[in-house]
Amino acid sequence: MSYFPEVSKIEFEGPDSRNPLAYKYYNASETLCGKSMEELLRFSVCYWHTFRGTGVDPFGAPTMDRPWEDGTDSVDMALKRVDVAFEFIEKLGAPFYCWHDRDVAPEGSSLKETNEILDRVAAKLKAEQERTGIKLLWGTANMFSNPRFMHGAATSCNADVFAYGAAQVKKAIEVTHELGGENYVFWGGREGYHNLFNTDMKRELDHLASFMHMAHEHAKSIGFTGQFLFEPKPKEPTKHQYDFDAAACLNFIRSNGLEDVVKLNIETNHATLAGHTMMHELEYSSMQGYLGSIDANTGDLLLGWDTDQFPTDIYLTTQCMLVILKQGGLAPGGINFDAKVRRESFEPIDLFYAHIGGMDTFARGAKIAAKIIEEGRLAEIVTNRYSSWDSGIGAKIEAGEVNFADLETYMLKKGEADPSGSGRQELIENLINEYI
Ligand code: XLS
Ligand code: NI
Ligand code: NI
Repeated sequence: MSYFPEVSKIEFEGPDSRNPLAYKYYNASETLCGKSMEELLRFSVCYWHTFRGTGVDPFGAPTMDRPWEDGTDSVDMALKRVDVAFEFIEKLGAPFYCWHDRDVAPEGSSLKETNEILDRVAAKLKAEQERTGIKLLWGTANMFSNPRFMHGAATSCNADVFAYGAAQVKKAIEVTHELGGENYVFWGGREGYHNLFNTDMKRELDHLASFMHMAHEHAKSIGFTGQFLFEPKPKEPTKHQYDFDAAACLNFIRSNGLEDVVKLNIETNHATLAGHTMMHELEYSSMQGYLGSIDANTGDLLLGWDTDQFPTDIYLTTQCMLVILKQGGLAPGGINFDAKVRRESFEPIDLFYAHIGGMDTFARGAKIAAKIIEEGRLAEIVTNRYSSWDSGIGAKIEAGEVNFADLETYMLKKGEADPSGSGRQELIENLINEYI
């Protein structure tokens, strides 16, 4: 039984190909910066948008044509969907996939039954992983869809809801471990507030910290050594999400003793919702050793919400890859397409076009960034720009050898500071364009 009979394995055909079902730039075995593209880019397909997305939006009903769906959220349907997913990922040739517990398996009538259903589906996921060699990049728990989480999960005002969330994350980590997951993600779905008048923010954040420590303890106790990742997002669904951006997450991590426990999973559309560029969020996390993985997508500048579109902008992926290459890749993280086809692109084949486009755009960005790094022209401009720190007073300041009084003496003698030279912003922008 094939669910995508009109598609065979997507192959690399090179930039001259006009076949929409072929890669023009993503060539899994081609070497870039000492790694094969497959090892460097570590592409992942997300289960939620790709296999559970319906095209529903706040104004309209589902639009997606998915002939294999029977309209139910039954266990049988969940098991059948595993076949669909693995046929798709295998034909695409992506090495990884990701899920929320509730994407892959429906809830039962009690937590016990829900866990049993998840185990049944997980057994099939494991068999398919073994059959195809496709690996789990990360697992996570959906603690935002069910109404019980209306006030949050780890930051809920209700202790029973906190306990339910803990039990759910315990199970999700165990299943991630069972499936060889390389990371475990915490996106704080409803961890935030709509109204500060009814919110004890201090108490909620303290609860979140204990939740994280308990999660870490449990992971250790079962031998799960995968990387924990926070996924920053500033708003949506709450007005203010606690994991606002990389800086807010790092402040939380450091003020709660989680430095060796959690890194960050940075998502493009979340960066822009926070008023940052993706490059800023990547650079900020990476310079401190906290860039763990990315959720690759893009927003629409004219729409103010998380549209999670597939990345097709070469300039954007070049910026991403400049940072990723500088830190030597993302492993054990990867590039996960947390992206959905738009609701007018409702045919199954659109899922292929979307992923092929995203993978090619990143592969192209990677090649461009590798060339920029290799030729070193940009790096030279930056090195020269900071050269006053390499010797003389600059080197002394960096070495901690001078104090304010020394600097006053130095400047009194010198009389004036010359801030030369030009920032060369236009020249640099032209230079980047030369490579694109
Ligand atoms: C939602 C988030 C979500 C996480 C996983 O905006 O991006 O999809 O990646 O819970
Ligand atoms: Ni995401
Ligand atoms: Ni998102």
